[in-house]
Amino acid sequence: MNTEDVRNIVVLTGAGVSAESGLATFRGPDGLWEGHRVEDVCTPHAFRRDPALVHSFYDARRAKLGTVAPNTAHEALARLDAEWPGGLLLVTQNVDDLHERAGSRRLLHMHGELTRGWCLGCGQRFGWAGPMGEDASCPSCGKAGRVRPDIVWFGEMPYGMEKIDEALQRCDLFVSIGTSGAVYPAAGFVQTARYCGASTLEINLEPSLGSTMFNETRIGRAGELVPEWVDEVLQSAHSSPISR
Ligand code: BV8
Repeated sequence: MNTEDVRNIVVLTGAGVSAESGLATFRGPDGLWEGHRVEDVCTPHAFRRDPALVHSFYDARRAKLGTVAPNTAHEALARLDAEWPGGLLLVTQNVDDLHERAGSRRLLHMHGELTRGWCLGCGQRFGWAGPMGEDASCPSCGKAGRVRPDIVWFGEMPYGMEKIDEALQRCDLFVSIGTSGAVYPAAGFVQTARYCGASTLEINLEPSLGSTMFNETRIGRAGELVPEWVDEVLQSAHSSPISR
């Protein structure tokens, strides 16, 4: 793929970019997600039906964050963030904090973050470390039992959609990394990018559901292929310093 005249890049990541850090992906071979069916832990209905189960699911994943570290894919994307002279938006479907811990700044968590809470009493959102549980008190209004994980569940509107759409319309290169292409609207971003004239690249362990939409697909581990790709695209920026 010729990246000589690329100015604006959008990168989309999914669970596959964090797999080599030891975090489970969603659609693993057993079809369970940390031992749960997605519909039992990842919808507002599931939360109303069994808040204790949903809290325990997210409390366990939040606790695991302290035991894992960014891998070479996260570090390469942070290097791109620091050195790419043009426009860049890293949109992640992941709710872990590995991209920011690696140093990425131009970052948007479209499905929310494990390290944040949301009070259904006063509407405030805030940082959250440690277990939440059903009786957590809101740091803003003090109400107990109204705090939920600040996570976008199925049927809920993802965050930042306007900003994402603007970036997709402006980008010359769209790169999807470590996602199965099973969840919308993220799975539809490649179509928007193509329609707006961008080149499209997929980096994944196996062809995703949307593979045929990409100009190029590179099959392999993100930890190996992402640093290679970042080297390539930064090399092109240095060898053809068009004003980006
Ligand atoms: C919404 C919460 C609209 C966070 C998640 C058409 C258009 C719009 C919506 C829909 C539509 N059709 C259906 C819908 C509804 C629904 C949907 O998409 N359903 C699917 C099942 C068909 N979408 C929604 O509900 C979304 N909301 O559209 O709102 C709206 C409009 C008006 C009013 C109200 C609402 C909300 C979707 C978000 C749901 N939340 N999670 C959390 O708990 O973590 S989804 C969940 O799946 C995660 O966020 C995850 O990120 C996401 C996608 O999964 P992946 O990241 O791709 O992970 P997966 O395991 O599937 O794949 C990993 C890949 O990595 C694999 O391909 C594997 O091969 C690869 N891999 C593994 N290891 C490596 C690797 N690759 C490289 N290297 C490795 N080492």
